[in-house]
Amino acid sequence: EHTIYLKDYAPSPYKITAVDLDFRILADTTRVRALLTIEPQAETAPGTPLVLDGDGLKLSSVAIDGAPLALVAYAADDNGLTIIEPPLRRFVLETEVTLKPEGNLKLMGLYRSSGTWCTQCEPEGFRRITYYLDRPDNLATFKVTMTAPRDLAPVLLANGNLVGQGDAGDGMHFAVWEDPFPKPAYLFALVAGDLGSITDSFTTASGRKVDLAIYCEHGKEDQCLWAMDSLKRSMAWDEKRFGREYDLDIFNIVAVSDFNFGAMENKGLNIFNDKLVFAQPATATDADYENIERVIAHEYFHNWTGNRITCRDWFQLCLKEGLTVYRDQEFTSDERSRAVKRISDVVTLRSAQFPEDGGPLAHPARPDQYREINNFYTPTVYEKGAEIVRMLATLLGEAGFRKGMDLYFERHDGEATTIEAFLAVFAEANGVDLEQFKTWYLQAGTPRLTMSDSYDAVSQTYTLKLSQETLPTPGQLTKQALVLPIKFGLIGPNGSPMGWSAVSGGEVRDDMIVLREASAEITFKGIANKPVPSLLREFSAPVNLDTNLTQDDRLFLAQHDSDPYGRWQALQDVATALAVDAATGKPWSDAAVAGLSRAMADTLANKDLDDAFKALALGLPGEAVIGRTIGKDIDPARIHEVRNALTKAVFGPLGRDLLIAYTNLSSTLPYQPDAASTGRRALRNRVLALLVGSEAAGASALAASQYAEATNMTDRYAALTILGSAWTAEAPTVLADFRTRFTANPLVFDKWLMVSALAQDEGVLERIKAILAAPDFPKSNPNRLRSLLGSFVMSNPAQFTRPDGTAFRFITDVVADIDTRNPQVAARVLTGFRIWQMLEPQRREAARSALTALQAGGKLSRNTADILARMLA
Ligand code: DPP
Ligand code: ZN
Repeated sequence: EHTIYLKDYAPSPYKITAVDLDFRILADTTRVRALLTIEPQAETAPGTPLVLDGDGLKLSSVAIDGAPLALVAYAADDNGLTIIEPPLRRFVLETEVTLKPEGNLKLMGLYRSSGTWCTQCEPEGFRRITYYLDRPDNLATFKVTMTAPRDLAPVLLANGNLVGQGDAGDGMHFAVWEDPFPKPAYLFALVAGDLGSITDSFTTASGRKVDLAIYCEHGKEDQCLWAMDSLKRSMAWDEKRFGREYDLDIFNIVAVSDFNFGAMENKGLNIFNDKLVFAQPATATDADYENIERVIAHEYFHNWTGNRITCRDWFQLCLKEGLTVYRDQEFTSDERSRAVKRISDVVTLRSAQFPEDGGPLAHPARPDQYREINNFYTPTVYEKGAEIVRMLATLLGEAGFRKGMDLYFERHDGEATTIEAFLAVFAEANGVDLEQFKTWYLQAGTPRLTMSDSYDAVSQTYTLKLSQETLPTPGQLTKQALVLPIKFGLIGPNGSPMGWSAVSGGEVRDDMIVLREASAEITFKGIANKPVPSLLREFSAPVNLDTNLTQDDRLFLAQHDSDPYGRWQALQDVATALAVDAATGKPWSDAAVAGLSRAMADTLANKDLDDAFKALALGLPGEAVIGRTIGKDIDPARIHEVRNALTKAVFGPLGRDLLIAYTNLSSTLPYQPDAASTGRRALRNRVLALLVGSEAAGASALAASQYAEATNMTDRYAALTILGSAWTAEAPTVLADFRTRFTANPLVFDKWLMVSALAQDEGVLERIKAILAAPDFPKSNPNRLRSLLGSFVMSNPAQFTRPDGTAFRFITDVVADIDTRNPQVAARVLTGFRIWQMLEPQRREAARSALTALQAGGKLSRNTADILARMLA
């Protein structure tokens, strides 16, 4: 397969400066006429061919400046159109192609979702609409004329401003849209359909009124109100926090039901997976509300970080994604609880990105090669990308970071740029050198940070020995030392912070150690008693931390750390150590179990902690975290048993406290999605899960009655998940009820699919097979497939990795089938195998044999073949 390398980047010899598109949309075909204004670059030699990208287009005519081209003057095939000897001056290329959106199941380019015509062009979908320089460094202005049957498509939308509309005869009508901001083709969008909408407006800081609208299937308008509210808050926040105003007079969002991604930031016309728009208390959970708020914000923030300033090439994807995730994380932190958001993001990073970074699919946040760019919309590019920006902000401080961002917007507005340019503005604005910092973008793998400490009472000195190491990853055998910002504090025996009179041996700024070397020994003077160190406060660097702290030290931190993340992490560390011992055949220490149990009871009773924090603190580390801590030869079924046993041992003794808390946390108030009410429900549902998990008497009946009596989806779905994943006696009835109660709602059907896939009993695989084999299962819809299969491979490790390999083979068979329709979804499901080399030998062999058989079967898409090849390399 053809590999594309960053080092081969070269500007195109031609540029397209203006695009005039004419879409004639009919029920079964769409005709696209494109007028592209093209210029050679100053240095382009005469006779240099113009090579335009195309993917599966049916060409009917091609002309230059109005004159049809002779057959010998161009060559068209399935991958594009070459004009052999274009004029060496500005000219207009005119092409006409015919598309069949109905049969476009890849959902890239122009396709139909429940009757609505819509587009997805990032990263390389525009070439499925017309021949083009489909690369992000070609910026052009777009004018779009759309003509469509009025009955099928009363709504006609594209990027920018509506500049004309009217009747076109024969039941057809038209609309003309113009986007004044030059943009790359991946931000192009068009929607035509019979849609309802809600409208609102936002007045920017400088007093411009922006018309806002969210379009959706008729009858679902009232489910868009939360998304609209989130949009307005996002617009206000970006002005306040980053000084960024919206720039067009219109901002439209459209919700569609078939969508490969979560959402897409097309200029002025965001297109969303409907699950990230629709919310009402009866059908959406608190997590859904928060996700909608986050993704609405994310796509909106792209208007500056992504659209106004875009990427030079796709290797720079994290330039817009890492930065925009950082921005949406900050938004959520400001709107809700910063500490809770940080902990949740750490959980996500560890469960999604760390396994990628430690397995066969590891790649740098800025990769230097790819075969299929769609496979790089990964947790590494997004979540690790955001961590890198966060470290930059930590190192530079809030004001220094803002200075850099201001300079970035000032200097690069209207450009397609690089990570180097991004780092350069921060270096310049702050007078610092970021050369070593850049390694974070270039180097794959999660560093291991090791700390051991010692105290000398005679000289009253305290020493921290720190060292970092990053293991080899595919294609990167040697690793450099990284810049690690390590926020920290020393805590004295009475639980209060300790200062020092002098420090030597490393770079220490107030509450932060900056480790730049492979190792350092930092000595603090004037320390009257042995402190307990709290390291990596706020998880200030995305590393695995190993320390010589005892379980007692960790329990001490869980009680006294002033950093909420630190307290949460300390509890996680105690529990992880216990689980790892038990899973690797060492009996756990009863004293430590009792200590953890008491710490959990204290946390639950603590009046100074908020509910959302408690809900997180009372959660034991996930099976994947325990597995990764063990690191090799893991047996996920054993880990599953151990984690259940630990839940019983720790929370069994707290049954009474939990039951009282459960009752006290009940509320009869109507549902509100705000942070406080969300926290309350989260804690109550955590408590319920612990009661069921520790097999407290009557607990599953309590969950069943919560299910039956719930007045909102959060409580109903929590009870369903608790019963369904434990597969208690009540589970089949409750799942059947859920299925019939919400038959008409596909997004709730997804929840049923997820719970069905998470069941921990042996029967789960057969049930999944039956669900998928049902004749009416929507096998082309990404949300349905991901809910059932994505949840199974990512979140049910014990059953997915059955030692007999039946689940592995089931998944590879299904991937081969999905791949014939939607390669992106197929490749994504296949990434569930990324942990296979960490498994114990029997499971590992079973996984290898399933993967090898899939490869031997041949005929895979480039997406799936690429994942498979890397997985087996
Ligand atoms: N660019 C999109 C996003 O992350 C992904 N298609 O927002
Ligand atoms: Zn994004």
